[in-house]
Amino acid sequence: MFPFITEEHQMIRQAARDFAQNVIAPVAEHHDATGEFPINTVRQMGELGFMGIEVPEVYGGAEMDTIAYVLAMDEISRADASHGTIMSVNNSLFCNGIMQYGTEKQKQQYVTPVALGKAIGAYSLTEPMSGSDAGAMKSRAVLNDAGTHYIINGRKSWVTSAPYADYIVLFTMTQPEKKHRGVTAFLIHTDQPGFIRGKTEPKLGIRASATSEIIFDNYACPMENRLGNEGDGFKIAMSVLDAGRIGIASQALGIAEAALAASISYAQEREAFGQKIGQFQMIQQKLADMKCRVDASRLLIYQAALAKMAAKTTGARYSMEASMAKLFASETAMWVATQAVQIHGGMGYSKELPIERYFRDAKITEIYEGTSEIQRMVIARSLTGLS
Ligand code: COS
Repeated sequence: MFPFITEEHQMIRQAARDFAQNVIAPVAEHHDATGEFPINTVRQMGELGFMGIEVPEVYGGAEMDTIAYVLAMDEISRADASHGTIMSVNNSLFCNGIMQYGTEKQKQQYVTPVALGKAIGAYSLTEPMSGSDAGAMKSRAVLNDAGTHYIINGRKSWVTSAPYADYIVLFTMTQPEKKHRGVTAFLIHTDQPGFIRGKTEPKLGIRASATSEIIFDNYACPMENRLGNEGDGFKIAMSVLDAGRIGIASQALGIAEAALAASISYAQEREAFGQKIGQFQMIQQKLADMKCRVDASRLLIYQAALAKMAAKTTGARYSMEASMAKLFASETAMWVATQAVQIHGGMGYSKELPIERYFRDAKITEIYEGTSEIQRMVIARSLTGLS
């Protein structure tokens, strides 16, 4: 149907679907209920190439493109959004950032184990007092007198995968007086002195994706672990988030697709007033609108993925396309999941079915990697050129 979806893309989609439905779906409820990090399935996803889809083979990846990535993300998230979160951070925020801005040594040392699923990567931008206003961070990195290490102090929050991460791409201030132009990126080893894991967040949804605070207490980061130049951190963070937002849009699409599929089945089976509920026009309207929004989300995701692929040669930014996909797909996921609960009635509210999980998981897609309000800001700024 879409000329840009090749046989190779269909193969990775099928492989992701098989793995998601046969291996992830059966354990999704357990991980949601317990909040247990799904380390076994995450490692298997790495072995199958899902943790570094766009990473070249030489660095342990599957060496495919962004269309392959969004297809696989969608399939994995349809079975379980928590796995989708872990996959998205490893691919878009960790590997992608280092592939774009890292040295050859950094790519070999950090991308390879994460792309292979042997190590977990994380991305840390947010702080207790700076979320949407990412440039307002308070954590600091100061170069030591010998010029060999940056000494990092401060507290970061809402770091996805932090409780299990081996390495973290950290954004912190090196020159606070320069505001966003004083932010620098570093590659952090979580087993080094001065790195402390803070409290794990008890979350409404994506409960198997572990999220925590991290604290730096005189952490000594060697100069060679700086990612990019001093002061480039904000632009690195933002451009990496553009890629991340395409991943989250695909995750949202997977959740919405799962909620829609369950709703169709229920409408075909459940009877009320002597007929299938799918024969009532009020249910038909819901299903029709759900389908339109799901398919429209998918098209915006394809548009963003193609824009990202084109950017490889043109160098153009694809921020607007990524934000449009993230905004529309996440609001669709929340809306579709809400309709799914309504269609299922009491059963939609019960933990016996995964519908309430879709509802809880959908909400975060409107918040993380930039709230819907931030996405609208990015889109409007791109349209007008005004900040
Ligand atoms: N790619 C590359 N550069 C970018 C960029 C992008 N996507 N977005 C902004 N920049 C650059 C700008 O070009 C500007 O460069 P100069 O310093 O040369 O002028 C610089 O970054 C600052 O941009 P801007 O003035 O737009 O920054 P603001 O402080 O106004 O912030 C928003 C812009 C709000 C869009 C940004 O802070 C944002 O996305 N916030 C949300 C953060 C987020 O998603 N947090 C969740 C973290 S993951 S859970």
